[in-house]
Amino acid sequence: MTSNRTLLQWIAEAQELCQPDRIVWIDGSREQQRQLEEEGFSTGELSRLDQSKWPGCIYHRTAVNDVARTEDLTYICTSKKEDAGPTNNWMAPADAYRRASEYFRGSMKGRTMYVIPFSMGPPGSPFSKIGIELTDSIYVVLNMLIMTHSGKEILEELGDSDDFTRGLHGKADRDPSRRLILHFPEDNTIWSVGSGYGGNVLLGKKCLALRLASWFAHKEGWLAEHMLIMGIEDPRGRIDYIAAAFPSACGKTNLAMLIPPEHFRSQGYRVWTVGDDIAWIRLGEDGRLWALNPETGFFGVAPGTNSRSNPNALATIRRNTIFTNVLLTEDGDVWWEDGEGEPPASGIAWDGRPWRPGLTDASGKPIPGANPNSRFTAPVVQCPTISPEWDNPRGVPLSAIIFGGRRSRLAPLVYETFSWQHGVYTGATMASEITAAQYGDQGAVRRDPMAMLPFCGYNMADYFAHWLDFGKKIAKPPGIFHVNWFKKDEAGRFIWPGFGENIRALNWIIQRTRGEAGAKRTPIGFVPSTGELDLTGLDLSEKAVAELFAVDPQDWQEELDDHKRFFEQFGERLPQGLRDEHQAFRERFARS
Ligand code: OXD
Ligand code: MN
Repeated sequence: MTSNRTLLQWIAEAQELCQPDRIVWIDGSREQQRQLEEEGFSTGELSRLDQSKWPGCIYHRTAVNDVARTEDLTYICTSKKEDAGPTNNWMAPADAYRRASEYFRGSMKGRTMYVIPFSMGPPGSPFSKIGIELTDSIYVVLNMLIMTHSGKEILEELGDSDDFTRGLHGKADRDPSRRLILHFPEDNTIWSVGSGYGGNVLLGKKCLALRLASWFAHKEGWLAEHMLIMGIEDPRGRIDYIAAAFPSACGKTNLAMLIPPEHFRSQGYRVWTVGDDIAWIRLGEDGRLWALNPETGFFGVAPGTNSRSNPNALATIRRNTIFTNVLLTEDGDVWWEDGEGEPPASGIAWDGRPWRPGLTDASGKPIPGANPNSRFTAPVVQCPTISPEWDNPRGVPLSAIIFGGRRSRLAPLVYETFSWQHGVYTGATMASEITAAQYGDQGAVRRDPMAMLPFCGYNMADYFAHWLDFGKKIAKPPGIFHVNWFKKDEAGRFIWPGFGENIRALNWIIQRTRGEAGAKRTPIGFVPSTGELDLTGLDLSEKAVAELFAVDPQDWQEELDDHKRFFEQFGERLPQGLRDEHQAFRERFARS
C-alpha cells in the first residue's frame, strides 16, 4: 500500500519484536470493516446486537481489570525528567523501551498485526497530524475507524514523509503488572502494552491528540486542549463558537449537545455540536483563535445518558455504534444505569456475570449492570446537532473559552475573568470534587488545571507559560470565563437545574463578548448584574439566585491558600505571570 521506507522499516522492526502471524493493512473500506466485524463475532471478541433495534451496532466487553485509563501506568518518557514535570510519571526513554519490549516480545504470535493509517484532523488541514497505529486488536481497529479519518487516503497524504506518529499497541496478556502506556514526544512515538481499554489503546485520542500534541503545540506555537467545541446560534442567525474545558464527570458531552429550553428555542436559539472532548486551537491570520475537533467520533460515557440529560446522544448512538462494558441482554439489547426505560428482567453484566435488577453485594450495595465507565463509540456525523463546520479544515473562530468544575460551594454559576492572564490563572487553578466515577475521597477537591492534569505531555509549569506567551500574540483574544453548574444549597440540593438551562449562562457569556450584557465587578471577576442573565420561567427563589452568584471572602481566602500550595510543586519554573495574578487576587480581596 505504500513505498514509504521509514514506515516500512518501522513496521518491520515492530514485526520482528511482536512476531505476528500476519500483517493486514487497514484501507478504510466498508468491506474490510464488515470482514473484521465478522471475524470478531466468530472469535467471541465482539457480539452483534439485535439488528432490528440497533442497526450496525456491536458489543464488546473488556477484561474486568481493564476498564479505565490507568494514569499510574502512563508515562512521559523524555530525556530530561524536568521536561515531564512534577505532575507526570516519568521514565527514561531507554528504560521505557527496554521494559515494554519485554512485554511486547513475541506477544502477537498466532495473532494478526493491523496497520491503521489515520489522521487527527481532516487530511490537508494545517491543523492535522498523521499517525500510524499498529495493533493486534480488531476492537481497536473498529473504534479507530469511527474516531479518526483513517485508511489508504491517509497513506497517500503521508507519501514518503517521515512526519508521522509511530503508535504501537499490543494487548499482550492484559496483566496490569505488565501494562505500560508510554509517550516518547522526542521520537513522536507511543507504545501501549497490556491493555484493551479505549483511552489506553485508541492512540489517536488521549495519547496523540492531547499528550504528544500538547508537546508539539508548545514547540510550534498553538494549543492542544481537553475541550469541547460548540456553536450557539442566536435569533438573528449569528453563530458564536466557544471551547470549554471540564474535568471528567462534569458533562462535557451533554453540554456540547445541549438542547435549549422552550423559552430559548421559541426565540430561535439553537446549538451546533463541533466536538465533545478535544480542541486544537491556532491563531488565525485575522487575529482570532480558530479551533478544530481532530476526532470524527464520540467516545462517551453511557451511564447517565438519557432523554433528559442528552437526547441528542441517544439519537447519535441508535446505529453504527460500538458499546463497551454496558449490560447486555440475552436478546441482543443493551442497558445502563440512569439510562432510558426500565432495567431488563435479567442480563449479563459488564463483568460477564448474570445480573438482575435489585442485585446487591455482601454489604447491601447495589451491583450495577453496566460499568460506571462503560462507553459508546459513535460517528459524530450521526449527531442531530452536528455543525456543518465540524470538519472545516480552518476550524471555527472562538468568541469565548470556558473553564469549569464541580464545586458545591465557592464558584458562582458564571463569571468573566479580567484579562487573558487572569483567565489563564483561573484555568490553572481549576478544580473539581471527586465523584463516584473516580478513585479517591468523595467530595474531596482535586486540582485539574485546564482539565489537562492527566493529559499534558510536558512540564505543566511550561504549559502555563506557553498559555501566557500565546495570549500576548492574539490581537482579538476570546473572553475567558468560568462556570459551575454544581453549587448546592444548605440541604445539599443542586441550586441550578443544569442541562438545557445552561444555555442561559452561555448566552450571557456571548453577550459579554459582544459588549451587550451588564456585569458587576467582584474580586474574582465579573458576575452578571441583576436581571442580566435571563432566568425567565425558572423556579428559583431570590435567595437561591443570591446563593448562585455569591462570592464568599472566607471561602476564597482558603481557596487562595490552596492555590499557593498547589503551585509550590512547580518551584522556580512557575511563570511570573501566575505569581503576579495570585498577588493581585489577594489584593483585590484585601481591598474589597
Ligand atoms: C475521556 C476522558 O475518556 O477524559 O474523554 O477520560
Ligand atoms: Mn476526555
